[in-house]
Amino acid sequence: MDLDIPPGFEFGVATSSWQIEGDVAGRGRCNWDDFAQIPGAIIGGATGEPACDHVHRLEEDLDLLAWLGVDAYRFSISWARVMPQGSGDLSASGLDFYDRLIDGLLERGIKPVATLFHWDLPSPLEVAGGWPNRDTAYLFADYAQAMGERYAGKVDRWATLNEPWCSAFLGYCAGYFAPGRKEPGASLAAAYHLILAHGLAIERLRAAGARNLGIVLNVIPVIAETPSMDAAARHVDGTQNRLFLDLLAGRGIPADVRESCASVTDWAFVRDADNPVLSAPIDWIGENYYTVMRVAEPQAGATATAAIAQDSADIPACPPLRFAPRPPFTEMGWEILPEGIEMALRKITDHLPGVPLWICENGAAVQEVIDDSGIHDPMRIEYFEGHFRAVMRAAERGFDVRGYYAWSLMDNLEWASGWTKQFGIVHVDPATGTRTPKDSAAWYRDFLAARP
Ligand code: IFM
Repeated sequence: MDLDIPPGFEFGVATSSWQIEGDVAGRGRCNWDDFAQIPGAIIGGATGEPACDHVHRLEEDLDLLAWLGVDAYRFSISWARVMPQGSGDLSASGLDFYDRLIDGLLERGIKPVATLFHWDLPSPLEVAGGWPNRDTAYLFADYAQAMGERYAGKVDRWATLNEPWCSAFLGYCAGYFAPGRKEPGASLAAAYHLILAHGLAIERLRAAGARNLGIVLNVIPVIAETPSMDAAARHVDGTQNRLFLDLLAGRGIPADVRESCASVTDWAFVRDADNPVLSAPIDWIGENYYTVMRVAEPQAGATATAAIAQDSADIPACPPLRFAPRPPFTEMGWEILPEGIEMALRKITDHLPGVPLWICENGAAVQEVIDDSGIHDPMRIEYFEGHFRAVMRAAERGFDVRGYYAWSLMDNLEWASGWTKQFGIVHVDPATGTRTPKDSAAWYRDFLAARP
C-alpha cells in the first residue's frame, strides 16, 4: 500500500483478557464467567475456559507477535487474575503471568500497552452491585494503583477502561452483556461510576509513576436518516458519545441527556464535587472504530436490526426509532464505512481538543475460506486497507492520530456471540487451540515490514 505514514506512527494488534486467556482455575471468578452460566446468554454455550488458552500458550503467542513485526501489543489485565476477590490480596501467580507477558514483549522489542478493565469485573464486586455501585469505582482505583506500582516503567501506555459504553449499557440496560441486568436507570449510574473509576485510577497511576495514561471509548458517529429523526439521533449520540466525552471534558452530564433520561433516573448519583476527578487530565484517548449508527423512522415491530449492539434496548429512555445500517456489512451486521473514522475523531477532538488520538481497535468479522492452501480472508484485508487510508487521510487533515491497532491478534470469544463471529488475523481452532495465520496476518506482516 502506498501510504503517507506520519513519523513515529505506531502499529499494533489488540486482544482482551476474558476473550483469550482461559485458565479460569488460575484466577478469581468474574461477571462473564457467571453470565456464561445463564442458558442462552452466550451462543453455543461458550465459556471462558479454555478461550484461546493464551495463559498456557504465552510463549507461542509472543512469538507470533514478533513474527508479525508489530510495534506494540494492546492487551488487558484481568482484575480477577491479579486480585481474585476484586479487593485485598494480590495473587502471586496472576502477577507472575503478567510479568512474563510484559517482560516477554519487552525482550522482543514490542511495546506493552495495558488496559486495566475490558469488561471482566470480579464476581464479588458484581454481587455487591457492580458498576451502578459507587464503591466499585474506589476499588478499581486501588487495583489500578497496585498495577501502576508493579508495572510503571515497563508498560508503555495505559488505558483505564475499554469502551465503558458497552459495560454500562449492554451490561445493565440491554442485559445483552454481563451481568445481564435490564435496568436503564442503573445503567446510567454505571456509566457515571465507570468514568469516576477512570478519573480516580488516573490520579493513582500517575502518583505511582505510570506514564502515558488514557482511556478507550467507542465513539460512534450517529446519522439521522431524515430530519424527522434529528431529536432521536441526538438522544442516541448523547448516551453513546457525549455523555462520556462531556464527563471527561469536565462539563458533567450533557443538559439534553439529563432531560431526555429523566424518565429513568433522578441522577441522584451525580455529585458536583466529582467533576475534577471525572476530568482528570489524560495524555491520550483511544477510539475503537467499527461502524456508524443510522437512525431512521420506526416501523411497527422493527426495533432491532441484524447489526449486533444496534438496538433501542441498549439505549436508556430510547425514543421510537429504528437503526438502519446500509450495505456493505460485516458478519456482525455492521455497515462498513471507513470515512466514519474521521467523523469519530472529529467528535472526540471537538470535546477534548489537543489530546493525542489512537485507534485502539479496528477490524472485521468476515467470511473466510479454509482450504489446503491456507485461510483466505480477502474481505478483511480490503477492510484494513480502506481504514488505513482513512486514518492516514485524517492525519493529513491535521488530526493528531498516533497509532492503529488491529482487532484482533487472534480469533477469540466474541462475548455474547461466542465463537460464531471471528475478528482474528490469526485463526484459532477452538477445539485444539492451534494457531494458523490467515492471509490478513501475512498481509499485515508484509505491510509492516515494507514501512520506510
Ligand atoms: O471483541 C470486541 C472487543 O472486545 C471490544 N471492541 C469490539 C470488539 C468486536 O466486537
